[in-house]
Amino acid sequence: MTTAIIECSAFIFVGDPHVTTRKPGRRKDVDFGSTVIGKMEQIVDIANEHDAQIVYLGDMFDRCHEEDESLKVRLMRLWRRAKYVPVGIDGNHDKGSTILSDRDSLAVLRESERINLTTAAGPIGRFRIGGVTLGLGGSPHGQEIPSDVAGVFEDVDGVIWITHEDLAFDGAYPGAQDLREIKGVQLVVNGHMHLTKPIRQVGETMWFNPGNITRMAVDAADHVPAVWKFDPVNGIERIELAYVKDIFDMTGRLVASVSPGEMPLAELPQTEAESAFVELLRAENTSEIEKTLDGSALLEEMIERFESEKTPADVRHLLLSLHRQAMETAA
Ligand SMILES: [Mn+2]
Repeated sequence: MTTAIIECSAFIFVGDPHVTTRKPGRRKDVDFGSTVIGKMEQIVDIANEHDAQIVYLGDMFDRCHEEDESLKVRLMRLWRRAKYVPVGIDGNHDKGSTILSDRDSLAVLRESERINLTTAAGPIGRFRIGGVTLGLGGSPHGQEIPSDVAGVFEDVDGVIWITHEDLAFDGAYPGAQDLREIKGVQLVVNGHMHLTKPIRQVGETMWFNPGNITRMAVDAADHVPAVWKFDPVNGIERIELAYVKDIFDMTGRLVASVSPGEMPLAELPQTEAESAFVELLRAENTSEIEKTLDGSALLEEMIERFESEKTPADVRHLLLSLHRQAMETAA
């Protein structure tokens, strides 16, 4: 690509903001939308302070259609203060189909030109940082991660690629892509997986999953919301955001993780049939299952009961799809 080179001092990578007014289950925020926007404001300040380019790793929004216009206005307003127009890719939560469309809220932000969004896999821009010229490219969620970037950038000393996928940082598991060498790419930075993963080096490619800035599920209770600065001289450095440590209401029973990439439902053990269905519906009506706006407490309870009652896989899938439908209707 031949577009102008942006001269700055660093990149600031930002994992999955999940902007929404709808508070994730068990969080205690009074105004969740303002919590997330507050983090976004901090990030602009941090980036400006370091003369850095902000790079969003996808899932700007929690839902592809965010009804609260004020959140969009506040994002556009705060990006006006950014020294460099932020760049990024879209994630699975940002779009109602495989490619970002005009029906999706993120398209509103893209058209504002306060953010430079890449919605098809390819180059994002060239940056002059620390005496070297770096190409930055990306693959939005669901699009191919290249195996070679020869010819994608002209006159660069190195290439960084951003992605938004389930990747096998913890070893292979169903649905996760293997980490592999990408010829010509020295660093991949991945969104989507909300917990920080150890860096992996595969051939010339270093894979990094920073984790997100907004703890969405109880398994992220100990995750430290942070952005990650990178420049070729100092490497990768964590910059912690100000946040409320004790944000989850841990009342009642807790079950295993629900962050993306942490517990694929397909891996739940399959056992013989049992009538968990009727019992679950009864429990929902009569028990102490906490009512959360996004149904996540019920989902936790469902998954726990699937385990303890050895619910067969087909029943689990039916119940999970009913739950999803109910939440979409309620949204
Ligand atoms: Mn996400």
